[in-house]
Amino acid sequence: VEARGIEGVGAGALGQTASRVWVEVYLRPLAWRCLRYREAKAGLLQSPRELSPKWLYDERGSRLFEEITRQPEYYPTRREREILSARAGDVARLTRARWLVELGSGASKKTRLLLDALRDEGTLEGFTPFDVSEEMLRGSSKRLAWDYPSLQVHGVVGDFEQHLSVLPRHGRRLLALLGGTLGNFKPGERARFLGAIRASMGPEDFFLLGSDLLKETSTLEAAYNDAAGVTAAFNLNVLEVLNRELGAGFVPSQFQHVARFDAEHGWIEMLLRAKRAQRVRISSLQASVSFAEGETLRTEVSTKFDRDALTRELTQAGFARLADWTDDRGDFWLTLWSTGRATD
Ligand code: SAH
Ligand code: AVI
Repeated sequence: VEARGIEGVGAGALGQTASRVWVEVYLRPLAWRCLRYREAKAGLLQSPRELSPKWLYDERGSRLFEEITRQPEYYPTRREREILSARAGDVARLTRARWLVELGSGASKKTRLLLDALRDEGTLEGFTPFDVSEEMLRGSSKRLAWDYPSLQVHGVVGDFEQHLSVLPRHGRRLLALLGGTLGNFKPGERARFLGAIRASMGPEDFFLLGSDLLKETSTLEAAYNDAAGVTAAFNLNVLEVLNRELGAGFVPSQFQHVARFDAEHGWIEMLLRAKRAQRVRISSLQASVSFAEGETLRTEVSTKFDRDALTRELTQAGFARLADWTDDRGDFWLTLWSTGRATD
């Protein structure tokens, strides 16, 4: 693991923020790169072809996701912000957390509502953003330390599936997984992920989960096919990541963005569909991948939940629900969980 402060921060007030920001990076070692290569190789060569959604979040992909959240069709961010604006105070009162840990933190914008509420409650000491996207995490850590003058920021650059166990333990914590990110896991992976979150928690910790709910197909499909084409650019950017990181020869203009609701699984699936038959060389995998015309590569699923079914999943993973809130339209669901073990 590489651990260092935020570099490039000058003297004066910014120098003072530097002493409160610490970022640990778990994604540099060779073992991580090998694992990522193996995963990509298996996914690209299997049928149907599929990649882990983490390939979407290089620096450009992370910025494009932020742009998606501002599109009129993409409702989840606005609905979750609406709930947090009304309910962050309740979360702070119920948890009295000293440390907020955000899993898949991205730009950590809505997070500020939680930080404000915990600060007003008088319990907040620090924040841990945890994300696979290093550039985004470093930028948001710096901004938060600047805007919250007494906040300790201890960031962790890591992978949900590998590095939950290294999350710092600083007193009573609130772990937050916002934005509907749980929906990007398929059922088996989701159960493992929830189990790992639960296992990483002490008896005094809490878990705050933001989940997107099932609704009309037209609303769901519009959210992943915005008119400005930002989601399409986000999806196609994966090919640039593969070209750069794996020495692949994808030509993005030869693929089309597809996002459609799969009612059987209750998820939106995001695909790249080959416009014509083609063979793509992937140098670092010493392999070539052939696509027939119309053949797809799945880049993400985004599950839309039924409240009762999701409650059963969380209960099976060992969580006990303390509170839940929805927005005015009932589109999005924020739930607060404990480990079910007695605290004080
Ligand atoms: N929580 C934010 C961002 C959601 S986007 C919001 O609500 O707006 C999903 C985030 O999860 C991205 O920042 C992405 O980089 C991160 N992510 C995706 N896969 C990950 C993985 N396997 N491990 C860690 N972070 C991951
Ligand atoms: C991060 N995640 C919850 C987003 C979603 O809606 O599943 C990612 C995304 N993909 C396309 N648009 C947004």
